[in-house]
Amino acid sequence: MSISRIVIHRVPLELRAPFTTSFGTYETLDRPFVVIETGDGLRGVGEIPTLLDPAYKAEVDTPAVLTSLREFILPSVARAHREKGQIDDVPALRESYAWVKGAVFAKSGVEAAMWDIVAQRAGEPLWRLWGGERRTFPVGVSIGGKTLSQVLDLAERAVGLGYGRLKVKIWPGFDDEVARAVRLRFPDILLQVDANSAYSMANWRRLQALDDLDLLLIEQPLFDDDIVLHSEISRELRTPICLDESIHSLRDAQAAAMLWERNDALDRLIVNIKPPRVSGFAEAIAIVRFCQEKGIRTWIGGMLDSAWGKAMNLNFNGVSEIQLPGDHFSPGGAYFVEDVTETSLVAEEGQFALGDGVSAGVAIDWPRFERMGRVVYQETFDLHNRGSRSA
Ligand code: OSB
Ligand code: MG
Repeated sequence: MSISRIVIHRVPLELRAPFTTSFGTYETLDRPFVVIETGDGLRGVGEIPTLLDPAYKAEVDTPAVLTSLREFILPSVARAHREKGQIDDVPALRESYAWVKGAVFAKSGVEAAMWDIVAQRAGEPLWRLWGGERRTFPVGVSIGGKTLSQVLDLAERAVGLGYGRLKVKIWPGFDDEVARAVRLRFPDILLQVDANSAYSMANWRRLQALDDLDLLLIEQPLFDDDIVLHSEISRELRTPICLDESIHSLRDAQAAAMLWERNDALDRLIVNIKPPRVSGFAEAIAIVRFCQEKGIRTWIGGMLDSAWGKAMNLNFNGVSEIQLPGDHFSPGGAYFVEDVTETSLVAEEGQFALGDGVSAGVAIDWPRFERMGRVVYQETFDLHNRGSRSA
């Protein structure tokens, strides 16, 4: 398969409600979308769910991602394409930029666009390409409220819409009271909390107060780049620890497994799989398989993705190795004032059902997509397979 062009669109997205985490509040987002165009007229799309800044973790901000794509990743794809005459599958694509250290978010967008093309060519839904066997599964919501009353309000709305699993954002001083209030209001709900690395070795013991709330997990309480100290404190927490920020690869998941195994605590290790945070779906598949073999539970996290990114993640959630409900929906209805797909995603009674639609199962609304965003870069691949760069 020949690639004729790779285009980066930059699309502003406006949240319907502000989303607050321990590291800040977001009202708008500014998203790169990678579009791969092929010689035979297909277009594959990959969203890169960046945030405006690197407060969640390194290299997930829009400027860093655009730099990695423009300077290193897309030129590498063009070079490999020129040398081989084509890049026709995900392994060849990944190999072309494997030399680039880090840049997991940037890489994931190119890979997602390629998966879209592979699925269109096969005429299959992504979940089938990925070996998915579960057509219907429960989904959850992530609540990013700034005050206790906002959190309770959003929880009320989410439960009213039928969701059976809630995740609440916490930080020091906004933890025990909030989690306890939600647990009291919804005694039977699946409840988990996410600290986004807001605690240190000096104050993590505050979290022991949450051990009697029957929480499913506490997500990334310590530093964004840490696995070791998390394994250390897991010995003194009854609630499982879930790693998010610090898992970028199968190797990271294996390292975590080794550490928890030494504590005889594998049943208290959970891994949040965000496909973009592990450089794409190929690595995500390897991680969920490994975790399944080890008895480590996994679930699919989100980054306030557009309906396109969410649809891809939902397809991935069809893989049977994934046990727990993911962050796929907003507690109050749609995430964004305007989104990029023709139809919106719906979960009836907190369950999502995968259909037989090709690729992600939803279609990009191209006129709207092009109106909402703008092209910021393109890498052209000429017919003689000589790559060239242009702004
Ligand atoms: O840590 O899971 C996180 C959003 C932005 C950055 C980090 C996180 C989140 C979420 C949102 O919790 C999950 C979603 O997309 O619904
Ligand atoms: Mg998280």
